Amino acid sequence: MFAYLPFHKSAATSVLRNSPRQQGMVLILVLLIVALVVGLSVKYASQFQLGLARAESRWSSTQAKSLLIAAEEVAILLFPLADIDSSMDYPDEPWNNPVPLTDEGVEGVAMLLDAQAQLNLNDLGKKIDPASLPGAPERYSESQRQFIRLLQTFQQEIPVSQGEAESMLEAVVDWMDNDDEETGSGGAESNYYQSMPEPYLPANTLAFRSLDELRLVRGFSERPVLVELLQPYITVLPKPNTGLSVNDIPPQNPLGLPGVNRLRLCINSKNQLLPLSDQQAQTFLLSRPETGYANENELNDAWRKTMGGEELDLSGYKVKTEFFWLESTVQMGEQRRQMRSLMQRNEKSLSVVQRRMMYELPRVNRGKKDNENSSELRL
Ligand SMILES: [Ca+2]
Ligand SMILES: [Ca+2]
Repeated sequence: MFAYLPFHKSAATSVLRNSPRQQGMVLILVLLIVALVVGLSVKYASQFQLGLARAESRWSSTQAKSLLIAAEEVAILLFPLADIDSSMDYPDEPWNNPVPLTDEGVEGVAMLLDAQAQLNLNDLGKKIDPASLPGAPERYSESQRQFIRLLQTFQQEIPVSQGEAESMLEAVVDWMDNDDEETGSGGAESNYYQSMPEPYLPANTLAFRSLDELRLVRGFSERPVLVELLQPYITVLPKPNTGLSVNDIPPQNPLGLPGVNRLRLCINSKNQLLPLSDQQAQTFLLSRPETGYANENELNDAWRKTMGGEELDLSGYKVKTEFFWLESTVQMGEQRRQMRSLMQRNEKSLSVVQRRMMYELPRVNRGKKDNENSSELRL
């Protein structure tokens, strides 16, 4: 480009001696060339900057990911020390504390959370006896009863009756089972889903793979707001019958909602399909030992004393958890990376069974800070 400039310059010099009209045209030509050169240099400079930014971003992204994966290693190394009592878990054990992460300008934090302090959708798949009638508590497993109770705890937001909740549970069972026979009057199989305006098939895989699947199930597809409300209280773990980790369910609701944690309202006698009232749940909470129940029998003893001799079905409750979420966040300048790893306990150690980079971690803060800041409950 620059090699042509002398030609234009000499041509311009010769025509400058000519008419003012020619001089004007030469001036426009020179201005056009200058504009073109400036434009190109800006383009090359911006391409160079973009290349640099991309390289820097790739580097920081790699560094951030390395730090997030290192957080898993730290959790695996520290867990045996932080698990004060390996026969039970409770929120005051040191594993339930945030751990800072630092590496050459990258800052972050990682925290283990009890994954069974939420209701596992894969606990809900027990087949329902076709001869049994709705309304009978013995028709369901304890986990299914907990879910039926949970669905009724949103009366202020989306009222769901006990009968509707049982129907919704039937649809969940059909979504999971691998036959094509509908359960009860609320069940739904391929006939139902194929008649939808945009037809699809039930999963029939015996296991939910994500919480989002619930949005497709009969009873839930019509209530998207309810599915949103359920999110902080439910989870999907890779095996059934994990049970609710009673000690680690915080007293307060996630996200600052008023009242007792809705999951605590789902702990009820085995002959009950209704949730507890806030008052009943508070009374039971006051009876718990400071470090939580040491075993399931101690939990049942406390229940009997508080609830006039009624029994819990212990198949749906645990005092020692098998699964933890490790939620890690790292920040480098404006950039943030987040990862959620599912860790499984084997004897005294942890191993990683799932790992996912997240745009945003679930909006559930079950940390101590939430508990300390709440002024709603007198516990
Ligand atoms: Ca423990
Ligand atoms: Ca079925």
